[in-house]
Amino acid sequence: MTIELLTWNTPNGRKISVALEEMGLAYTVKPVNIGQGEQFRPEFLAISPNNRIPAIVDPDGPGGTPISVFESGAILLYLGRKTGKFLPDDPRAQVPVLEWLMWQMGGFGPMLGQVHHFLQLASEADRRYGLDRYSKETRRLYGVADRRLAEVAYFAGPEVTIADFAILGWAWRHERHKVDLGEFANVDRWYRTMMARPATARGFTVALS
Ligand SMILES: N[C@@H](CCC(=O)N[C@@H](CS)C(=O)NCC(=O)O)C(=O)O
Repeated sequence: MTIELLTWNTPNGRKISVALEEMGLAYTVKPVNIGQGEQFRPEFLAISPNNRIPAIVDPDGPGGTPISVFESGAILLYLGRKTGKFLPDDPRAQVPVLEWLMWQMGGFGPMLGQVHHFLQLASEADRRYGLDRYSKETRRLYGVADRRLAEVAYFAGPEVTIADFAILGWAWRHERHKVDLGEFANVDRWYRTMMARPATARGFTVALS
């Protein structure tokens, strides 16, 4: 049965379209225009109480009954468990997936998003402190990623996992947060490898808005 993806064309939204494409799951897109305030509509809040995209509704949830899931990290874990793809069962192999997924959810996203925010401010005085702080943190995080990818092909080891989909959603916006991937050679190699995957490419081109 077809999963409904409630989303918009943003880094967090793209994580899930990439995962759905990579997992070969059937889905339909229901755009939630966050610029027009549609994330505050009661019917969306019933599924996603934090008024943020993405969210999914799976009519074929556990026990064969429907389930909704919000928070992109929770959605990726749900889909990985549902399909048995991109999320190893073995506890030792699963630990790095969880580590790098949580690293993205707690840092490589929230911090980068602050750069996007402060860049929009018209007043130089208003944006200076925040832009400086979050740009430095963003570069630090890219450095962490680069050192990791000097050791392994993908964030959790030799195989692509849901952690890569999560991180890729934000790396996709590197130009917007003013990061030159040429300065992070290992991230650059990983980024190009991921983007060359046909299913990932579909996840970034499917219309979400
Ligand atoms: N931790 C959430 C963050 C989701 C999030 O920030 N979504 C943004 C778009 S990328 C949003 O819906 N913003 C609407 C708003 O701020 O009202 C997740 O990963 O799902």
